Amino acid sequence: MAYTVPKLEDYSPAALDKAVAELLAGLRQEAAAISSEGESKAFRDRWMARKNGILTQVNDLWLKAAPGPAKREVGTRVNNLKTDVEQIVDDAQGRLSGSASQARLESERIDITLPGIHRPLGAEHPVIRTMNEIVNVFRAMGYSVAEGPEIETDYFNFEALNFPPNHPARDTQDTLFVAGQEKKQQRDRLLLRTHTSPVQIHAMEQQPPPIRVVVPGKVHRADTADATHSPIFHQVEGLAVDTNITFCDLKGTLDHAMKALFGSDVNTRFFPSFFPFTEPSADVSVTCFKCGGKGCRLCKNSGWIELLGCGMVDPAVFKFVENNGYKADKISGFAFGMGVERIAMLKYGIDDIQLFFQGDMRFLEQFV
Ligand code: 2U9
Repeated sequence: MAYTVPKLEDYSPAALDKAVAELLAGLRQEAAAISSEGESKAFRDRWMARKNGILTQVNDLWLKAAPGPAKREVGTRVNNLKTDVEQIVDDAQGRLSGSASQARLESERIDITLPGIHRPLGAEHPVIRTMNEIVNVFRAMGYSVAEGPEIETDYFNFEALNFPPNHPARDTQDTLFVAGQEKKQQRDRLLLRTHTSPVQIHAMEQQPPPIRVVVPGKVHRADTADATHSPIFHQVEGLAVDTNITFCDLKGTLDHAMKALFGSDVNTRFFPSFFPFTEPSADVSVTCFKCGGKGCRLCKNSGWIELLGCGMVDPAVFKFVENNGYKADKISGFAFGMGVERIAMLKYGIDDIQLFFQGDMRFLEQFV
């Protein structure tokens, strides 16, 4: 039977003691039976709710109803009762949440002796690593770094670099064009950049001379993939424009860069070449870093390895940016460009460019 608060007829100390003892006995019985959060809340409300909780009923039925002379005695007991009830209700709730957290701990038990999940360390891709190494050599010489979009207009990829419309030099670039551009003027038609050179045009449009900038990035050409060709590859190009820049500055800069990249014992050789954006132009070779120049399979017994192209910026290129201070009679400059994959292949002794793009962990793990 659930406990109910009786009306008191007898206010003698003995009768009050009995009533209090019965109430506490009822309370303890109910407290012991609680087995869930819901029951625990209902139990607290039943005994302690301000509105019609058992303590409130005790107040009304015992204290308020007590005759004057008994009020003091009843008051003391009712006060003590409040403290006791609160204590017992709190204890009951504590016991319940204690066993709930015990159950949760039990369900979350883990075996810390099991082996952990193996997360192997990542590493820079050898192409990106090589690209950063090249860029850092030029940064150390005071060059800033610029990047630009891979989708370009005909104007920035060709025209402003002195490849006039229909010029045969365009054919050497195996360009991938964006479809559906026929309605536009040729100079506005979109294509995938075939070199990072458009970035140098953007840089000169933004910054008057002097300028020293290196440009790393991805380029696209309609090449069939084989051991030395890939339709996507990376370049690092550079440009220096100032008053009195000479071919001598170009040679000194690139000689230093090659020594920084391949070791201070390599020598460089400049060989006449042609590029539409430079005049004069040169191909640069370094002494074979495998055989030291004696001749081996890597350098095809020549003792030299061709690594990059360069030249003095053609005045026709400056014409396109002369409004920003690039007056060909006042300034001069040199430019250079290199293929990152080719340099990485030579540096690490890799004979197939496709290995860079296949994502084979057995290959990539060797660079961790
Ligand atoms: C501007 C003016 C001149 C960039 C240059 C080369 C020479 C060059 C090739 C190397 C191997 C491309 O990846 S590759 O096939 N590049 O030989 N690039 S001079 O000359 C510029 C660029 C921008 C405004």
